[in-house]
Parts: sequence; C-alpha cells; structure tokens
Amino acid sequence: MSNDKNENVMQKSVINWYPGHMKKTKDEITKLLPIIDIVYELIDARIPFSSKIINIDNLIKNKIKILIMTKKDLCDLTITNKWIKYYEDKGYHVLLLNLNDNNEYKKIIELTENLCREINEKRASKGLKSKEIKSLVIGIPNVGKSTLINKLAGKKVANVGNMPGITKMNSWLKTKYNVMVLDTPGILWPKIDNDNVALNLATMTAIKQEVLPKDEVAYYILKMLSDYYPNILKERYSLDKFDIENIEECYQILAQKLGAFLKNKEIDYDKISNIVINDIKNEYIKGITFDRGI
Ligand SMILES: Nc1nc2c(ncn2[C@@H]2O[C@H](COP(=O)(O)OP(=O)(O)OP(=O)(O)O)[C@@H](O)[C@H]2O)c(=O)[nH]1
Ligand SMILES: [Mg+2]
Repeated sequence: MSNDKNENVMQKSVINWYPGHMKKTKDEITKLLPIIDIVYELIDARIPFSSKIINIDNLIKNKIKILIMTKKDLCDLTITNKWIKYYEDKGYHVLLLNLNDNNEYKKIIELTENLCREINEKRASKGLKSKEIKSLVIGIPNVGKSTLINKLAGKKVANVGNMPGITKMNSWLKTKYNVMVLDTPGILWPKIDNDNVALNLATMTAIKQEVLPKDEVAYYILKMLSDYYPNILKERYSLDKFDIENIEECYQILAQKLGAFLKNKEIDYDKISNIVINDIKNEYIKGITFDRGI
C-alpha cells in the first residue's frame, strides 16, 4: 500500500461525498436563529476535534449554546476529558453523555433551564406568560441528533440509524419538557483539511460507507489501535503490533484470526477491512478516542 496513492483516494472520496449543501444549510440556520433560544451542538466524544462543525461558532455566536459530546460509553474517558477541558477553557458549556441512557440526557434539560432562566424571568417582569424554550439541534451526520430528539420527546419521532444522512426532514417537536426542538435543516460538515480528520470521520461512520476507500480506513484503524490501544489490538485481532515494517505478516495473522482467505488461499483483504470497520460501527470496539492532538 503506497501512502500517496491512498491519500489521493481518501480526498477524492470525501470530495465526492461532500454534498455542497453547506451554504444552504447555514443560510437556513441563519434564518431560523431569531426564534431560537438555545443551540445544542453535538460532537462525537471519540473524535471531539474532527466532528466539530466548521465555522459554526461565527454563525451562532450570540446564542446560548451547549456543546454535547455524545457516545460517552464508546470513548476513552482519559483523552476525552482533556477535550472537555479544552472546550470549557474556550468558554463552552460542555456535557459528555451516553444518549442511549435513559437518564443522562436529563442533564441537558437541567442545564437548559439554568441557562434560559433569564428569558422567562424577563417575561415575568413584563407581566408576560412564560414561553417554551426553542432549541435547535445541530451536528455532523451520525452524531446522535435524532437519538437525542427521541429521548427528549419520550418517544420515537425521528429516525435513528448508524449511517450518515438518515434524517431528511424536520419540523418543530414538542418534548416532555418545557422545550421545543428542531433537527438541523440540512447537512453540516466539519473542516476536512487533513487526512486524519477524514479518516476519523470515516472510522466513526460519519461518511457514507459506499464512498469509503475501505482498505485505507481499516489500515488507519489498525494503526491507531496499535499506537494507542495495543490491548484491544491484541485481544480482538491477536496482533502485538500493527507493524508497517512487517505488514504482510500482520495481514497473515489477521486473516488467520478472522478467517479471511480467498478460495485460492490468498488473503482476503476486503473481508479484513470490512470486519475491522464494522467492529467499530457495531460497537465491539469501545474505549477509544482518535483525536489525539491535545
Ligand atoms: N453507543 C452510543 N450510540 C449512540 C449514542 N448516541 C447515538 N448513538 C447511535 O449513533 C447512531 C446515529 O444516531 P442518530 O441519532 O441517527 O444520528 P443523527 O445525528 O441523527 O444522524 P443523521 O440523521 O444521519 O445526521 C445510532 O446507531 C445511535 O443509536 C451514544 O451516546 N452512545
Ligand atoms: Mg438524524
């Protein structure tokens, strides 16, 4: 595998995938903002840098905002905690949550009530009735926006799926709380200015699987596990190290462990890549944070 070749493949795929609707989405958000009280920006706790939406803070700078790190149950808490501090130091209100948990999301309501208290206090001082808080949920594909909305609503109102682009439509939803919520009116995307960001997004299934250079993504995952989570690499794939110097031998061990041989006894690289990628997608591999630049 030549790195040059793979980098080209990755960038080409990402560009192909890029829907070009970013401006339209941002224009729609700008139009909506006057009626929004609070913005929930979701990022994936496993990639708290790579999953942050590009330039979104300029757009919503005057709004109350909570940065919600999702998938707490899948991340490496030691590293993710450093990212929490990083964002808190920048002035964000940050919550790290497992959105599949039936209680954790309630922290969002608590914080929302605290942050938005003034709105209704002001209204009360003018003799006005208190109003429902209007929230907007934003985030790149697959971070858990619909999961959060369903939790707040207390029932399934939005489609959830472990692939990007599941949500296609949006409308105001009432929740069990004094909060109304709106899903992002379109697709938002982070700044993909280097291959690591692109590979992180591919690893955490934010990019459509059909356009992925699968071998490169799997190679990246194995390399990251080798560098930062050697115990997982050993347990799951029987490898002490994903050693670039002995790459053929590594793939031989992987093929043996995963039963990935073609009829002619050649290594089935495609099968290995699929298994590795799906091991993350299906949450067999947990406790990982791939944004390490902190
Ligand atoms: N383990 C775990 N999985 C989560 C969490 N939050 C969301 N998920 C899963 O992540 C996948 C994507 O969730 P969605 O709620 O569909 O994400 P979305 O942001 O609405 O995605 P799009 O509509 O495609 O933009 C689903 O398989 C969810 O079950 C979490 O905190 N922990
Ligand atoms: Mg959705």
